[in-house]
Amino acid sequence: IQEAYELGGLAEVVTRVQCSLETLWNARLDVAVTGESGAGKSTFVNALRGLSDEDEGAAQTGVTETTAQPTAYPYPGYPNVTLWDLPGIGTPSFRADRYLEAVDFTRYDFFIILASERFKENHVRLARAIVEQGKRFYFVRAKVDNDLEATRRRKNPPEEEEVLEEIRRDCRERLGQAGLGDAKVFLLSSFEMEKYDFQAFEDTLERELPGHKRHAFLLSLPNLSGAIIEKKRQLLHQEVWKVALVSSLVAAVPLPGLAFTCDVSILLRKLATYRQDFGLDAASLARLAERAGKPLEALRAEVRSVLGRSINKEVVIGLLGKATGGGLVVVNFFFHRIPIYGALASGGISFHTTYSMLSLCLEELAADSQRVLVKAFDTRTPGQDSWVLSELWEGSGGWWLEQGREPGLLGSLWLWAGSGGWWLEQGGLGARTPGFSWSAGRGWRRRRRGWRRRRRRKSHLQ
Ligand SMILES: Nc1nc2c(ncn2[C@@H]2O[C@H](COP(=O)(O)OP(=O)(O)OP(=O)(O)O)[C@@H](O)[C@H]2O)c(=O)[nH]1
Ligand SMILES: [Mg+2]
Repeated sequence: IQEAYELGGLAEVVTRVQCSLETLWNARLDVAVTGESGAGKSTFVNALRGLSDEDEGAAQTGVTETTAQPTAYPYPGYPNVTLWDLPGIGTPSFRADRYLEAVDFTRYDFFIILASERFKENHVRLARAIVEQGKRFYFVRAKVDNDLEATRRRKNPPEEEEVLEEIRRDCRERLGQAGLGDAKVFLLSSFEMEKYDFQAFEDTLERELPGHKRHAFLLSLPNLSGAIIEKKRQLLHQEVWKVALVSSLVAAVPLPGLAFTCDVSILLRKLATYRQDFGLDAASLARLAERAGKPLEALRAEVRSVLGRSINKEVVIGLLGKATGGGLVVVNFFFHRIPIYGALASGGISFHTTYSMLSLCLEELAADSQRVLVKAFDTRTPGQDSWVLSELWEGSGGWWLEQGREPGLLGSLWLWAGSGGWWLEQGGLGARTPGFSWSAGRGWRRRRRGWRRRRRRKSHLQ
Protein backbone atom coordinates (compact mmCIF):
# COMPACT_ATOMS: atom_id res chain seq x y z
CA ILE A 1 0.00 0.00 0.00
CA GLN A 2 2.83 2.33 0.89
CA GLU A 3 4.40 1.62 -2.49
CA ALA A 4 1.12 2.23 -4.34
CA TYR A 5 0.63 5.47 -2.45
CA GLU A 6 4.08 6.75 -3.35
CA LEU A 7 3.49 5.80 -6.96
CA GLY A 8 0.08 7.28 -7.57
CA GLY A 9 -1.47 8.58 -4.36
CA LEU A 10 -4.81 7.44 -3.01
CA ALA A 11 -6.16 6.71 -6.50
CA GLU A 12 -3.49 4.04 -7.00
CA VAL A 13 -4.15 2.61 -3.54
CA VAL A 14 -7.85 2.22 -4.35
CA THR A 15 -7.10 0.55 -7.68
CA ARG A 16 -4.85 -2.00 -6.02
CA VAL A 17 -7.17 -2.71 -3.13
CA GLN A 18 -10.08 -3.09 -5.54
CA CYS A 19 -8.01 -5.45 -7.64
CA SER A 20 -7.11 -7.62 -4.66
CA LEU A 21 -10.75 -7.80 -3.59
CA GLU A 22 -11.84 -8.80 -7.06
CA THR A 23 -9.22 -11.57 -7.24
CA LEU A 24 -10.71 -12.94 -4.03
CA TRP A 25 -14.33 -12.55 -5.05
CA ASN A 26 -13.88 -14.03 -8.51
CA ALA A 27 -11.73 -17.01 -7.56
CA ARG A 28 -12.92 -20.21 -9.24
CA LEU A 29 -13.08 -23.53 -7.49
CA ASP A 30 -14.07 -26.77 -9.23
CA VAL A 31 -14.40 -29.86 -7.08
CA ALA A 32 -14.99 -33.31 -8.56
CA VAL A 33 -17.00 -35.85 -6.60
CA THR A 34 -16.27 -39.31 -7.91
CA GLY A 35 -16.51 -42.99 -6.90
CA GLU A 36 -18.44 -46.09 -7.81
CA SER A 37 -22.01 -46.00 -9.00
CA GLY A 38 -24.43 -45.77 -6.09
CA ALA A 39 -21.78 -44.64 -3.58
CA GLY A 40 -23.92 -41.60 -2.83
CA LYS A 41 -22.10 -38.99 -4.94
CA SER A 42 -25.17 -37.03 -5.99
CA THR A 43 -26.60 -37.07 -2.47
CA PHE A 44 -23.24 -35.80 -1.17
CA VAL A 45 -23.14 -32.99 -3.74
CA ASN A 46 -26.60 -31.89 -2.62
CA ALA A 47 -25.71 -32.04 1.07
CA LEU A 48 -22.54 -30.00 0.53
CA ARG A 49 -24.63 -27.37 -1.23
CA GLY A 50 -27.08 -27.26 1.66
CA LEU A 51 -29.87 -28.76 -0.49
CA SER A 52 -32.08 -31.75 0.01
CA ASP A 53 -32.60 -34.18 -2.89
CA GLU A 54 -36.00 -32.71 -3.72
CA ASP A 55 -34.93 -29.06 -3.81
CA GLU A 56 -34.97 -27.16 -7.07
CA GLY A 57 -31.56 -27.42 -8.75
CA ALA A 58 -30.54 -30.46 -6.70
CA ALA A 59 -28.67 -33.36 -8.33
CA GLN A 60 -30.86 -36.34 -9.12
CA THR A 61 -30.33 -39.30 -6.80
CA GLY A 62 -31.68 -42.82 -6.75
CA VAL A 63 -31.26 -46.48 -6.07
CA THR A 64 -30.46 -47.25 -9.69
CA GLU A 65 -27.65 -45.78 -11.76
CA THR A 66 -28.58 -42.12 -12.20
CA THR A 67 -25.64 -39.90 -13.15
CA ALA A 68 -24.46 -40.49 -16.72
CA GLN A 69 -22.38 -37.39 -17.50
CA PRO A 70 -20.17 -35.05 -15.44
CA THR A 71 -22.67 -32.44 -14.30
CA ALA A 72 -21.81 -29.03 -12.88
CA TYR A 73 -23.61 -27.86 -9.73
CA PRO A 74 -22.69 -24.31 -8.82
CA TYR A 75 -23.30 -23.30 -5.21
CA PRO A 76 -26.52 -21.37 -4.72
CA GLY A 77 -25.41 -17.74 -4.67
CA TYR A 78 -21.75 -18.58 -5.50
CA PRO A 79 -21.55 -19.27 -9.23
CA ASN A 80 -17.72 -19.45 -9.12
CA VAL A 81 -17.70 -22.47 -6.85
CA THR A 82 -18.83 -25.63 -8.59
CA LEU A 83 -19.24 -29.17 -7.42
CA TRP A 84 -19.03 -31.67 -10.27
CA ASP A 85 -21.13 -34.78 -9.92
CA LEU A 86 -19.28 -37.42 -11.92
CA PRO A 87 -20.72 -40.66 -13.28
CA GLY A 88 -19.84 -43.84 -11.42
CA ILE A 89 -16.41 -45.30 -12.13
CA GLY A 90 -16.49 -48.71 -13.75
CA THR A 91 -19.90 -48.31 -15.41
CA PRO A 92 -19.96 -49.53 -19.05
CA SER A 93 -19.67 -46.03 -20.52
CA PHE A 94 -16.92 -44.98 -18.07
CA ARG A 95 -14.46 -47.84 -17.83
CA ALA A 96 -11.94 -47.55 -15.02
CA ASP A 97 -8.86 -47.37 -17.27
CA ARG A 98 -10.12 -44.42 -19.31
CA TYR A 99 -12.25 -42.79 -16.65
CA LEU A 100 -10.17 -39.70 -15.93
CA GLU A 101 -9.88 -38.69 -19.57
CA ALA A 102 -13.57 -39.32 -20.11
CA VAL A 103 -14.50 -36.93 -17.31
CA ASP A 104 -11.92 -34.33 -18.38
CA PHE A 105 -9.86 -34.35 -15.19
CA THR A 106 -7.95 -31.17 -16.02
CA ARG A 107 -10.79 -28.88 -15.07
CA TYR A 108 -10.97 -29.88 -11.38
CA ASP A 109 -8.97 -28.38 -8.53
CA PHE A 110 -9.16 -31.61 -6.56
CA PHE A 111 -11.13 -34.86 -6.31
CA ILE A 112 -13.26 -36.33 -3.57
CA ILE A 113 -13.37 -40.12 -3.93
CA LEU A 114 -16.52 -41.38 -2.32
CA ALA A 115 -16.80 -44.99 -1.20
CA SER A 116 -19.62 -46.71 0.63
CA GLU A 117 -19.43 -50.12 2.25
CA ARG A 118 -16.43 -52.17 1.09
CA PHE A 119 -13.12 -50.77 -0.06
CA LYS A 120 -12.70 -51.77 -3.73
CA GLU A 121 -9.88 -52.17 -6.21
CA ASN A 122 -11.45 -49.43 -8.33
CA HIS A 123 -10.82 -46.93 -5.53
CA VAL A 124 -7.12 -47.64 -5.55
CA ARG A 125 -6.92 -47.46 -9.34
CA LEU A 126 -8.75 -44.17 -9.40
CA ALA A 127 -6.68 -42.69 -6.57
CA ARG A 128 -3.42 -43.68 -8.26
CA ALA A 129 -4.52 -42.27 -11.60
CA ILE A 130 -5.46 -38.96 -9.95
CA VAL A 131 -2.09 -38.69 -8.23
CA GLU A 132 -0.29 -39.58 -11.47
CA GLN A 133 -2.01 -36.64 -13.12
CA GLY A 134 -0.57 -34.38 -10.44
CA LYS A 135 -3.93 -33.79 -8.77
CA ARG A 136 -4.96 -34.14 -5.13
CA PHE A 137 -7.69 -36.41 -3.79
CA TYR A 138 -9.52 -36.87 -0.48
CA PHE A 139 -11.02 -40.20 0.39
CA VAL A 140 -14.51 -40.01 1.87
CA ARG A 141 -16.06 -43.13 3.31
CA ALA A 142 -19.74 -42.25 2.93
CA LYS A 143 -23.02 -43.55 4.40
CA VAL A 144 -21.47 -44.29 7.81
CA ASP A 145 -24.94 -43.83 9.31
CA ASN A 146 -25.78 -47.14 7.60
CA ASP A 147 -22.79 -48.90 9.14
CA LEU A 148 -23.65 -47.66 12.60
CA GLU A 149 -27.27 -48.65 12.18
CA ALA A 150 -26.23 -52.16 11.14
CA THR A 151 -23.95 -52.66 14.15
CA ARG A 152 -26.65 -51.41 16.51
CA ARG A 153 -28.68 -54.46 15.52
CA ARG A 154 -25.99 -56.83 16.85
CA LYS A 155 -26.47 -58.63 20.14
CA ASN A 156 -23.61 -56.80 21.83
CA PRO A 157 -23.33 -53.59 19.86
CA PRO A 158 -19.87 -52.00 20.06
CA GLU A 159 -19.36 -48.32 20.88
CA GLU A 160 -20.01 -45.96 17.97
CA GLU A 161 -16.46 -44.61 18.05
CA GLU A 162 -15.02 -48.15 17.91
CA VAL A 163 -16.95 -48.89 14.73
CA LEU A 164 -15.87 -45.63 13.15
CA GLU A 165 -12.24 -46.20 14.08
CA GLU A 166 -12.32 -49.68 12.57
CA ILE A 167 -13.63 -48.31 9.27
CA ARG A 168 -11.04 -45.53 9.31
CA ARG A 169 -8.23 -48.00 9.99
CA ASP A 170 -9.37 -50.32 7.22
CA CYS A 171 -9.47 -47.52 4.63
CA ARG A 172 -6.06 -46.20 5.68
CA GLU A 173 -4.50 -49.66 5.60
CA ARG A 174 -5.87 -50.44 2.16
CA LEU A 175 -4.71 -47.13 0.76
CA GLY A 176 -1.35 -47.63 2.50
CA GLN A 177 -0.89 -51.05 0.88
CA ALA A 178 -1.42 -49.38 -2.48
CA GLY A 179 1.38 -46.89 -1.76
CA LEU A 180 -1.04 -44.07 -0.89
CA GLY A 181 -0.18 -43.95 2.79
CA ASP A 182 -0.53 -40.21 3.21
CA ALA A 183 -4.07 -40.12 1.79
CA LYS A 184 -6.59 -38.33 3.97
CA VAL A 185 -9.64 -40.38 4.99
CA PHE A 186 -12.92 -38.95 6.32
CA LEU A 187 -16.05 -40.73 7.51
CA LEU A 188 -19.24 -38.91 6.59
CA SER A 189 -22.95 -39.26 6.11
CA SER A 190 -24.84 -37.05 3.70
CA PHE A 191 -27.92 -37.45 5.88
CA GLU A 192 -26.11 -36.09 8.94
CA MET A 193 -23.58 -33.90 7.25
CA GLU A 194 -22.47 -31.94 10.30
CA LYS A 195 -21.54 -35.12 12.21
CA TYR A 196 -18.61 -37.60 12.20
CA ASP A 197 -15.51 -36.28 10.41
CA PHE A 198 -17.15 -33.29 8.77
CA GLN A 199 -15.26 -30.68 10.75
CA ALA A 200 -11.91 -32.37 10.06
CA PHE A 201 -12.85 -32.68 6.38
CA GLU A 202 -13.69 -29.00 6.15
CA ASP A 203 -10.58 -27.93 8.11
CA THR A 204 -8.30 -30.03 5.89
CA LEU A 205 -9.69 -28.79 2.60
CA GLU A 206 -9.56 -25.25 3.83
CA ARG A 207 -5.96 -25.61 5.00
CA GLU A 208 -4.76 -27.19 1.79
CA LEU A 209 -6.36 -24.81 -0.68
CA PRO A 210 -4.48 -21.77 -1.96
CA GLY A 211 -5.57 -18.48 -0.31
CA HIS A 212 -8.07 -17.13 -2.84
CA LYS A 213 -9.67 -20.56 -3.38
CA ARG A 214 -9.92 -21.08 0.38
CA HIS A 215 -11.90 -17.86 0.55
CA ALA A 216 -14.36 -19.10 -2.09
CA PHE A 217 -14.62 -22.55 -0.53
CA LEU A 218 -15.32 -21.35 2.99
CA LEU A 219 -17.92 -18.75 2.05
CA SER A 220 -19.83 -21.14 -0.16
CA LEU A 221 -20.21 -23.77 2.59
CA PRO A 222 -23.68 -24.06 4.11
CA ASN A 223 -23.76 -22.86 7.72
CA LEU A 224 -23.81 -26.34 9.20
CA SER A 225 -21.99 -25.58 12.42
CA GLY A 226 -21.12 -22.74 14.75
CA ALA A 227 -17.48 -23.25 13.81
CA ILE A 228 -18.16 -22.57 10.12
CA ILE A 229 -20.09 -19.42 10.93
CA GLU A 230 -17.25 -18.23 13.13
CA LYS A 231 -14.66 -18.91 10.43
CA LYS A 232 -16.69 -16.96 7.91
CA ARG A 233 -16.93 -14.07 10.36
CA GLN A 234 -13.17 -14.00 10.84
CA LEU A 235 -12.47 -14.28 7.13
CA LEU A 236 -14.84 -11.46 6.24
CA HIS A 237 -13.54 -9.35 9.09
CA GLN A 238 -10.09 -9.40 7.50
CA GLU A 239 -11.34 -7.71 4.34
CA VAL A 240 -13.59 -5.10 5.97
CA TRP A 241 -10.89 -2.42 5.88
CA LYS A 242 -10.47 -2.92 2.13
CA VAL A 243 -14.18 -2.54 1.45
CA ALA A 244 -14.29 0.52 3.71
CA LEU A 245 -11.31 2.04 1.93
CA VAL A 246 -12.76 1.52 -1.52
CA SER A 247 -16.24 2.74 -0.63
CA SER A 248 -14.93 5.87 1.04
CA LEU A 249 -12.50 6.81 -1.72
CA VAL A 250 -14.03 5.61 -4.94
CA ALA A 251 -16.75 8.22 -5.38
CA ALA A 252 -17.50 11.43 -3.57
CA VAL A 253 -21.25 11.15 -3.23
CA PRO A 254 -22.71 13.38 -0.49
CA LEU A 255 -25.15 11.60 1.80
CA PRO A 256 -28.27 13.21 3.21
CA GLY A 257 -27.85 14.04 6.90
CA LEU A 258 -24.21 12.95 7.08
CA ALA A 259 -21.09 15.08 7.11
CA PHE A 260 -19.08 12.89 4.79
CA THR A 261 -19.17 11.31 1.36
CA CYS A 262 -19.12 7.64 0.52
CA ASP A 263 -20.30 5.21 -2.10
CA VAL A 264 -23.33 3.59 -0.53
CA SER A 265 -23.94 1.25 -3.47
CA ILE A 266 -20.68 -0.61 -2.73
CA LEU A 267 -21.72 -0.99 0.90
CA LEU A 268 -25.19 -2.11 -0.09
CA ARG A 269 -23.84 -4.82 -2.35
CA LYS A 270 -21.36 -6.01 0.25
CA LEU A 271 -23.90 -6.11 3.04
CA ALA A 272 -26.27 -8.10 0.86
CA THR A 273 -23.52 -10.67 0.27
CA TYR A 274 -22.75 -10.81 4.01
CA ARG A 275 -26.38 -11.65 4.59
CA GLN A 276 -26.13 -14.44 2.06
CA ASP A 277 -22.78 -15.66 3.46
CA PHE A 278 -24.48 -16.15 6.81
CA GLY A 279 -27.53 -17.82 5.26
CA LEU A 280 -29.94 -15.06 6.31
CA ASP A 281 -31.40 -14.17 2.91
CA ALA A 282 -34.96 -15.30 2.24
CA ALA A 283 -34.01 -18.25 0.00
CA SER A 284 -31.40 -19.67 2.41
CA LEU A 285 -33.70 -19.35 5.41
CA ALA A 286 -36.50 -21.09 3.53
CA ARG A 287 -34.16 -23.97 2.57
CA LEU A 288 -32.96 -24.32 6.15
CA ALA A 289 -36.52 -24.29 7.53
CA GLU A 290 -37.44 -27.04 5.09
CA ARG A 291 -34.40 -29.17 5.94
CA ALA A 292 -34.73 -28.73 9.69
CA GLY A 293 -38.51 -29.20 9.60
CA LYS A 294 -39.06 -25.90 11.43
CA PRO A 295 -41.57 -23.13 10.62
CA LEU A 296 -39.87 -20.39 8.62
CA GLU A 297 -41.30 -17.79 11.01
CA ALA A 298 -39.54 -19.40 13.98
CA LEU A 299 -36.18 -19.06 12.24
CA ARG A 300 -36.92 -15.54 11.05
CA ALA A 301 -37.67 -14.50 14.63
CA GLU A 302 -34.04 -15.27 15.53
CA VAL A 303 -32.81 -12.66 13.04
CA ARG A 304 -32.58 -9.59 15.25
CA SER A 305 -30.22 -7.24 13.43
CA VAL A 306 -31.68 -4.42 11.37
CA LEU A 307 -29.77 -5.61 8.32
CA GLY A 308 -30.85 -9.19 8.69
CA ARG A 309 -34.41 -8.03 8.19
CA SER A 310 -34.04 -5.54 5.37
CA ILE A 311 -31.28 -4.01 3.31
CA ASN A 312 -31.79 -0.78 1.40
CA LYS A 313 -30.10 2.56 0.97
CA GLU A 314 -31.99 4.24 3.81
CA VAL A 315 -31.11 1.47 6.26
CA VAL A 316 -27.43 1.72 5.32
CA ILE A 317 -27.38 5.51 5.68
CA GLY A 318 -29.11 5.17 9.07
CA LEU A 319 -26.46 2.68 10.21
CA LEU A 320 -23.66 4.96 9.00
CA GLY A 321 -25.18 7.79 11.02
CA LYS A 322 -25.12 5.61 14.13
CA ALA A 323 -21.57 4.41 13.51
CA THR A 324 -19.97 7.87 13.45
CA GLY A 325 -19.27 7.62 17.19
CA GLY A 326 -17.24 4.45 16.77
CA GLY A 327 -14.42 6.20 14.93
CA LEU A 328 -11.96 6.67 17.77
CA VAL A 329 -11.21 3.03 18.48
CA VAL A 330 -10.63 2.48 14.78
CA VAL A 331 -8.22 5.38 14.50
CA ASN A 332 -5.85 3.75 16.97
CA PHE A 333 -6.12 0.40 15.33
CA PHE A 334 -5.39 1.61 11.83
CA PHE A 335 -2.58 3.94 12.63
CA HIS A 336 -0.43 0.85 12.96
CA ARG A 337 -1.85 -1.11 10.08
CA ILE A 338 -2.17 1.29 7.20
CA PRO A 339 0.85 3.47 6.53
CA ILE A 340 -1.13 5.95 4.45
CA TYR A 341 -3.50 6.44 7.31
CA GLY A 342 -2.40 10.04 7.87
CA ALA A 343 -3.47 10.96 4.34
CA LEU A 344 -6.82 9.29 4.82
CA ALA A 345 -7.52 10.95 8.13
CA SER A 346 -6.65 14.42 6.92
CA GLY A 347 -9.10 14.11 4.05
CA GLY A 348 -12.00 13.97 6.52
CA ILE A 349 -13.08 10.85 4.74
CA SER A 350 -15.70 8.39 5.91
CA PHE A 351 -13.20 5.56 6.35
CA HIS A 352 -13.59 5.10 10.13
CA THR A 353 -17.31 5.35 10.05
CA THR A 354 -17.64 2.94 7.16
CA TYR A 355 -15.23 0.53 8.79
CA SER A 356 -17.07 0.65 12.14
CA MET A 357 -20.41 0.20 10.45
CA LEU A 358 -19.33 -2.79 8.35
CA SER A 359 -17.62 -4.47 11.33
CA LEU A 360 -20.66 -4.03 13.53
CA CYS A 361 -23.00 -5.38 10.84
CA LEU A 362 -20.74 -8.37 10.36
CA GLU A 363 -20.80 -9.17 14.09
CA GLU A 364 -24.57 -8.82 14.25
CA LEU A 365 -25.22 -10.95 11.18
CA ALA A 366 -22.87 -13.66 12.46
CA ALA A 367 -24.69 -13.64 15.81
CA ASP A 368 -28.04 -13.88 13.99
CA SER A 369 -26.73 -16.81 12.00
CA GLN A 370 -25.61 -18.64 15.16
CA ARG A 371 -29.02 -18.12 16.73
CA VAL A 372 -30.83 -19.36 13.62
CA LEU A 373 -28.66 -22.48 13.58
CA VAL A 374 -29.38 -23.23 17.22
CA LYS A 375 -33.10 -22.72 16.62
CA ALA A 376 -33.09 -24.89 13.49
CA PHE A 377 -31.47 -27.90 15.14
CA ASP A 378 -32.44 -27.30 18.79
CA THR A 379 -28.90 -27.70 19.85
CA ARG A 380 -25.84 -25.80 20.77
CA THR A 381 -23.33 -26.28 18.01
CA PRO A 382 -19.72 -27.35 18.56
CA GLY A 383 -18.24 -24.03 17.45
CA GLN A 384 -19.99 -22.14 20.20
CA ASP A 385 -17.94 -23.82 22.84
CA SER A 386 -14.63 -23.03 21.28
CA TRP A 387 -12.33 -20.21 22.15
CA VAL A 388 -12.70 -17.94 19.23
CA LEU A 389 -10.98 -14.69 19.98
CA SER A 390 -7.45 -14.11 21.06
CA GLU A 391 -5.96 -10.74 21.51
CA LEU A 392 -2.62 -9.65 22.81
CA TRP A 393 -2.60 -6.42 24.76
CA GLU A 394 0.17 -4.43 26.26
CA GLY A 395 0.25 -1.47 28.61
CA SER A 396 2.57 0.34 30.95
CA GLY A 397 2.11 -2.35 33.60
CA GLY A 398 2.85 -5.37 31.40
CA TRP A 399 1.23 -7.50 28.76
CA TRP A 400 -1.67 -9.91 28.70
CA LEU A 401 -3.50 -12.30 26.47
CA GLU A 402 -7.25 -12.30 26.23
CA GLN A 403 -9.08 -15.29 25.01
CA GLY A 404 -12.80 -15.35 24.85
CA ARG A 405 -15.86 -16.91 23.43
CA GLU A 406 -18.19 -14.76 21.40
CA PRO A 407 -21.42 -13.89 23.14
CA GLY A 408 -23.58 -16.91 22.55
CA LEU A 409 -26.41 -18.57 24.38
CA LEU A 410 -24.65 -18.45 27.72
CA GLY A 411 -23.02 -15.08 27.28
CA SER A 412 -19.37 -14.35 26.85
CA LEU A 413 -16.58 -16.11 28.66
CA TRP A 414 -13.15 -14.55 28.89
CA LEU A 415 -9.80 -15.66 30.18
CA TRP A 416 -7.21 -12.99 30.75
CA ALA A 417 -3.73 -14.10 31.61
CA GLY A 418 -0.51 -12.18 31.56
CA SER A 419 2.48 -10.81 33.39
CA GLY A 420 0.33 -9.65 36.34
CA GLY A 421 -1.94 -12.61 37.03
CA TRP A 422 -5.04 -14.19 35.59
CA TRP A 423 -8.82 -13.64 35.51
CA LEU A 424 -11.79 -15.56 34.31
CA GLU A 425 -15.00 -13.72 33.70
CA GLN A 426 -18.40 -14.60 32.42
CA GLY A 427 -21.07 -12.07 31.74
CA GLY A 428 -24.45 -11.60 30.22
CA LEU A 429 -27.14 -13.97 29.13
CA GLY A 430 -27.18 -13.65 25.38
CA ALA A 431 -25.48 -11.17 23.11
CA ARG A 432 -26.49 -7.76 24.38
CA THR A 433 -28.89 -8.57 27.15
CA PRO A 434 -27.59 -7.64 30.57
CA GLY A 435 -27.81 -10.69 32.80
CA PHE A 436 -25.69 -12.34 35.44
CA SER A 437 -21.96 -11.99 35.49
CA TRP A 438 -19.24 -13.43 37.65
CA SER A 439 -15.49 -13.30 37.73
CA ALA A 440 -12.66 -14.96 39.57
CA GLY A 441 -8.93 -14.63 39.56
CA ARG A 442 -5.98 -12.73 40.86
CA GLY A 443 -3.99 -9.83 39.52
CA TRP A 444 -4.65 -6.60 37.78
CA ARG A 445 -8.12 -6.96 36.44
CA ARG A 446 -9.38 -3.57 37.54
CA ARG A 447 -6.43 -1.69 36.16
CA ARG A 448 -6.57 -3.72 33.02
CA ARG A 449 -10.13 -2.68 32.42
CA GLY A 450 -9.11 0.93 32.61
CA TRP A 451 -6.47 0.37 29.97
CA ARG A 452 -8.59 -1.50 27.59
CA ARG A 453 -9.98 1.51 25.85
CA ARG A 454 -6.62 3.24 25.45
CA ARG A 455 -3.90 0.69 25.08
CA ARG A 456 -4.97 -1.76 22.51
CA ARG A 457 -2.06 -2.77 20.32
CA LYS A 458 -2.62 -5.91 18.33
CA SER A 459 -5.75 -7.81 17.79
CA HIS A 460 -6.88 -11.04 16.18
CA LEU A 461 -3.44 -12.56 16.38
CA GLN A 462 -4.67 -16.07 15.77
N1 LIG B 1 -28.00 -44.12 4.55
C1 LIG B 1 -27.48 -43.33 3.62
N2 LIG B 1 -27.88 -43.46 2.34
C2 LIG B 1 -27.33 -42.67 1.41
C3 LIG B 1 -26.35 -41.70 1.74
N3 LIG B 1 -25.98 -41.06 0.61
C4 LIG B 1 -26.71 -41.60 -0.38
N4 LIG B 1 -27.53 -42.56 0.08
C5 LIG B 1 -28.48 -43.36 -0.71
O1 LIG B 1 -27.75 -44.10 -1.66
C6 LIG B 1 -28.47 -44.21 -2.90
C7 LIG B 1 -27.59 -43.75 -4.07
O2 LIG B 1 -27.31 -42.38 -3.91
P1 LIG B 1 -26.88 -41.45 -5.14
O3 LIG B 1 -26.48 -40.16 -4.53
O4 LIG B 1 -27.90 -41.43 -6.20
O5 LIG B 1 -25.59 -42.23 -5.63
P2 LIG B 1 -24.62 -41.89 -6.87
O6 LIG B 1 -23.26 -42.24 -6.44
O7 LIG B 1 -24.86 -40.52 -7.34
O8 LIG B 1 -25.10 -42.94 -7.96
P3 LIG B 1 -24.88 -42.88 -9.57
O9 LIG B 1 -25.31 -41.53 -10.03
O10 LIG B 1 -25.74 -43.96 -10.10
O11 LIG B 1 -23.44 -43.15 -9.83
C8 LIG B 1 -29.70 -43.35 -2.73
O12 LIG B 1 -30.78 -44.20 -2.43
C9 LIG B 1 -29.39 -42.48 -1.54
O13 LIG B 1 -30.52 -42.11 -0.80
C10 LIG B 1 -25.94 -41.58 3.12
O14 LIG B 1 -25.09 -40.79 3.51
N5 LIG B 1 -26.54 -42.43 4.01
MG1 LIG C 1 -25.48 -39.80 -9.13
